[in-house]
Amino acid sequence: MRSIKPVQFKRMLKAISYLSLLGTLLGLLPAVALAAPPSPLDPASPAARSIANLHTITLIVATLVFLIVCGLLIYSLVRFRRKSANDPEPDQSFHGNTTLEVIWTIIPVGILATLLVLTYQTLQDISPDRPTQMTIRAIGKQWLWEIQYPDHNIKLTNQIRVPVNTDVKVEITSQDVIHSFWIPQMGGKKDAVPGYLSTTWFKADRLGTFHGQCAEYCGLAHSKMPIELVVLDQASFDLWAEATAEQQANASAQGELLFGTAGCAGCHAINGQGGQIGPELTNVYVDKGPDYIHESIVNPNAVLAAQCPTGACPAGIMPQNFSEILSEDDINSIIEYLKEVSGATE
Ligand code: HEC
Ligand SMILES: [Cu+2]
Repeated sequence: MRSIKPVQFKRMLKAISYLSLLGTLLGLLPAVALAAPPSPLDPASPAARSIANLHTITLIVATLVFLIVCGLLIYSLVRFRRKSANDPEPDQSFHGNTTLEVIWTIIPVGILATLLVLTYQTLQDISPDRPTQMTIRAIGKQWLWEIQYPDHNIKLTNQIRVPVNTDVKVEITSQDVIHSFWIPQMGGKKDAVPGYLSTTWFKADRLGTFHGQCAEYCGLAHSKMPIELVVLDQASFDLWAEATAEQQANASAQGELLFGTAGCAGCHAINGQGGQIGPELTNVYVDKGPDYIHESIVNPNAVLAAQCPTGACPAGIMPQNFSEILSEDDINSIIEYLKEVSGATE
């Protein structure tokens, strides 16, 4: 073996310390990024708390191992270095040391076994197989989350409202591609897979607003799939749920009526039934969203649809004066109706 000169050794030591500094900084980076809300390290539900605890314990253990191993490495490099070229080659004739080998086998096995048990416990904690007090359904669509309340007859878009301290079961699925439901402060991610119902649960333990996001890249407008979770006290939730259910039932019925009386049905089909002059509108809510529909009604030539039943869409056929005939409430109820029919196709 070529002997290492002290200068080279110093350079090596310098390189090692810079590298470990860089490593530490890189390791800290996610922690800094996560410090801003919504952080999984600021849990507000038992499952999220269990995940955060497992993360913290693992991080502490991993940091201790890292420090001990690096400490031993650096100590050995310094303590047993060849101090001058005249030093004899170090004795390389040692063989196994049973005590040492047993120790460095038992310790890692013990650490891994402990982490295994803790991980298993966390898996139990986040498992949805448990009694729940309320069920909601989250359906991923390109590009929105439709939130349904089967027990309350409410539908929301990109928004969830729940009472505090209530076990909520979330049934998750998708209408098109794979999405992922994630509210970091409530629990882990759960994929929304077409044709498959996955479940998760949460129990928000404080009032407030929490943010989530589709966590699976699902196409161009992936970023337009945020989730806003508002946690209310039980009384406020009940009031809101009753009012919203009533309002949605009314609005949608009112919208259906207007769709006929204002003449929309003469030109547009819903579920294959109706006029064939303008494009079928069954899925327009899901495909293009409420703002687009609004604009199509008040200012039809500003946003021309591409494909009509008889070919390319002609401009100027759809009446230009709906903004004078229909009130803002009328238009919103039509949008509500189109929202409902789009949901009915899934
Ligand atoms: C005389 C026929 C006619 C009537 C009545 C009519 N539309 Fe249209 N509509 C069209 C045509 C043609 C288009 C395609 C050209 C365009 O985008 O303006 C269209 C486009 C649309 C679009 C955009 C569709 C897409 O896929 O991009 C929406 C939404 C829409 N109409 C809603 C309505 C509503 C709501 C009413 C009733 C308040 C209504 N229309 C009444 C003919 C009509
Ligand atoms: Cu998505």
